[in-house]
Amino acid sequence: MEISKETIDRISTAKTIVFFTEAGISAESGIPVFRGKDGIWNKLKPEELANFNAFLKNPEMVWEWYNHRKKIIHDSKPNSAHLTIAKLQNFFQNVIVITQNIDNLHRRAGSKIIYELHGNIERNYCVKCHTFYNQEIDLSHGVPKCECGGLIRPDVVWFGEYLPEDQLNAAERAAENCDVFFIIGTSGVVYPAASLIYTAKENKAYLIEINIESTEISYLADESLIGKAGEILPEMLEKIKSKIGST
Ligand code: BJW
Ligand code: ZN
Repeated sequence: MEISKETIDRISTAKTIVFFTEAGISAESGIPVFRGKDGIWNKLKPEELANFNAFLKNPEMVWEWYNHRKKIIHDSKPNSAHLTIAKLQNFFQNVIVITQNIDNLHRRAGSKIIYELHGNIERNYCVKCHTFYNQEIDLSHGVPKCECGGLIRPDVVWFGEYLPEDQLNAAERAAENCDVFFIIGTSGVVYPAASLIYTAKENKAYLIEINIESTEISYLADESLIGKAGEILPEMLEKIKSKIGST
C-alpha cells in the first residue's frame, strides 16, 4: 500500500487528529459489518430490526439479534487498527475517536476521548421510565422487563431516532477543529453521522479514507487508501515514527 508523502507530512505536523470509525474497523475483530458483500443486512433488513416499531412489534426477535451480536462482541478483541489509534495518543496532542460502533473496542484498546454516536451495546434502558440496566440481561424468561412493567431495550440508536445530543455536538466540534480527519470502514450512507465528513472537509481538514473498497464519499478524500484498516494503520504508524524521529 502506497501512502503518499503528503499524507505522512500532514499527519506528522497535526495537533488534532480525528478518527471517524465505523463497522469496517471491527471487521478484523470478527464483528460482521452491516452492508457490502459480507454485510449482515444482505440477509436481514435493517428496517425490520433497527427501529422502534419493529421492537414493539417483535421484541423477542430484536433481542435475539442483539444477544447474538453481544456474544460475538464479548468474544472479540480490539485489532491492530484499534490498537494503533490508541498508540497514536503517545505522539499527538489530541487524538479523538468518533464512532458509530456500539462494540466498546476503542475503549478496550485504550483510546481516551471517544464519542459514541449510536450508543453502546453494554447499556440497556426501560422504554417507559428510562431506568438504566447495565448488567447482563437475562433472557431465559422472555423479553426483559423493568420493575415498572416497561420493556427494556438496548441503548443504541435506531433509524428515525435522534443521536445522543452531547455526543453529536462534541463530534461536530471535533470535526470542525481538527487538522486531519480519518474516515475508516464506513459506507458513508447513514446520516447524520456521515455529515461529519462534510463538516471536516468544509473546515479544511485533510481527509484520509481507509476502506477495502471505494465508497460514496471517496471523492471527498485527499487520500483514499484501499485495504484493511488493521494492515494500513500499523504501516502508517511506522512511517510517522520515522518522520517524527527524523525532524
Ligand atoms: C473495511 C474493512 C476493513 C470492511 N478495513 N474497511 C439525511 C439524508 C438521508 C437520510 C437521512 C438523513 N438524515 C436522517 C436520515 C435517515 C436515516 C438514514 O441515514 N438513512 C439512510 C440509510 C438513508 N438516519 C436516521 O434515522 C438517524 N437518525 C436521525 O436522523 O434522527 C433524526 C430524525 C429523527 C426523527 C425523524 C427523522 C429524523 C439514525 C441512524 C441510526 C443508525 N443505526 C444503526 C444501528 C445502530 C445500533 C446497532 O449497531 O445495532 O447504526 S444502522 C447501522 O448503520 C449502524 C451503523 O453504525 C450504521 C453505519 O454503518 P457503517 O458503520 O458505515 O457500516 P457499513 O456496514 O455500512 O459499512 C462498512 C464498511 O466497512 C464498508 O464500506 C466496507 O467496505 C468497509 N470494510 N471491512 C476497512 N477490514
Ligand atoms: Zn421502567
